[in-house]
Amino acid sequence: MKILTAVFKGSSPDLASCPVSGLPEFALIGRSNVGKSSLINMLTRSEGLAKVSQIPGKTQLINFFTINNSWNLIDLPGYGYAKVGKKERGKFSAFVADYLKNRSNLRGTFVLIDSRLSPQSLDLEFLHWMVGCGLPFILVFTKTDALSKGAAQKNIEAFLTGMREITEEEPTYVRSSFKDQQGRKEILGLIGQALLDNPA
Ligand SMILES: Nc1nc2c(ncn2[C@@H]2O[C@H](COP(=O)(O)OP(=O)(O)OP(=O)(O)O)[C@@H](O)[C@H]2O)c(=O)[nH]1
Ligand SMILES: [Mg+2]
Repeated sequence: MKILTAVFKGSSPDLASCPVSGLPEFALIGRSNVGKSSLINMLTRSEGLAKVSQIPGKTQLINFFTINNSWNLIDLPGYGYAKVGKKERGKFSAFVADYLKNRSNLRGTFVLIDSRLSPQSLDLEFLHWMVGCGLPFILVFTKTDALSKGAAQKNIEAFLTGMREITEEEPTYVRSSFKDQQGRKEILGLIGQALLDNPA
């Protein structure tokens, strides 16, 4: 799929304030700092469209980007951001959970996993919740440029082994790196296919 236009449409603090949109939506979620905002910039080839930061917790709102005037890409706040208080952390995940469960035009969710790390219980717990809610997802293993191919593969396989405790279905997954545009074609292909399978 060719990206002709990518426009930031605004941010919402919760599902109730999300703009009503007839466009199909695809969301990115994952731990703080995993590379969600960077992936949006990589997919759209527009540096600076989504705000990137080395400090976890940069994205705090539900951010809307409209692509080719025909579908939305959503940058969600990361989970597991340790610096916010416990109460705040709870509230934060509640509005993301509400969005994922109840956004009627949401067609797909990409769950980003840091390929540099061994399986993290926070990620597996989040995916356990997704499976429990019956929400479909695609895994994206990010930052593959930051380690050897073999080391990334080892972490990916260990993660997939962890996933087998959660679901019998083998998840679809993609490797990504914003440094060499890895995963761009596959992710846009998956979105393109989802749009074809189930047009708006
Ligand atoms: N080496 C490498 N670094 C990456 C990659 N993607 C993101 N990063 C770096 O990881 C850090 C976090 O990236 P963000 O895109 O802001 O992460 P995020 O998931 O949006 O983070 P929050 O908004 O805090 O939840 C930044 O320093 C990025 O430059 C990648 O593919 N490779
Ligand atoms: Mg972000």
